[in-house]
Amino acid sequence: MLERTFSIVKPDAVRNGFVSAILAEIDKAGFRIVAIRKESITKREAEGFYAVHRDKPFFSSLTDFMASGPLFLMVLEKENAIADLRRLMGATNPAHAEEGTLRRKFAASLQENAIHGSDAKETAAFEIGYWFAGYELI
Ligand code: FUP
Repeated sequence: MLERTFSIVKPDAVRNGFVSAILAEIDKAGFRIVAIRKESITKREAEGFYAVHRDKPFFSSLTDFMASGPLFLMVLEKENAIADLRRLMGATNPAHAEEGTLRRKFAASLQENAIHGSDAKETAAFEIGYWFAGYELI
């Protein structure tokens, strides 16, 4: 059954010129791009998106980083989209990410790690609804 996940090409990857390389890998892995939007988000918007992390010590610097420049918000679709995108992304810390993964190839650090992908069905539903309206998701 087709599944949807939410992804972000983060500001570091945009600044470093990796957008088309990352989109090519996502395409090659069989995802359909349901929706995509380039945006410069505010710190407040980043805080709402990462609300689950609000008590973590890295919350302030993470939300500063996410608001530091343009990024690409995306909804991606395929069978097992959530798990398959997480596998394609690799570990959160690029130093631990497996060979061939997007974070291994394109991420600079634990915080500036190139790409976001939802980690479960419930988070995918929240994250898609946070950034996109129903009419954009046809
Ligand atoms: P992930 O699901 O792989 O994106 O990782 P988490 O949800 O655990 O963390 C969300 C984001 O917070 C990561 F992408 C990077 C950032 N982060 C830090 O900056 N420092 C940390 O110690 C952990 C995560």
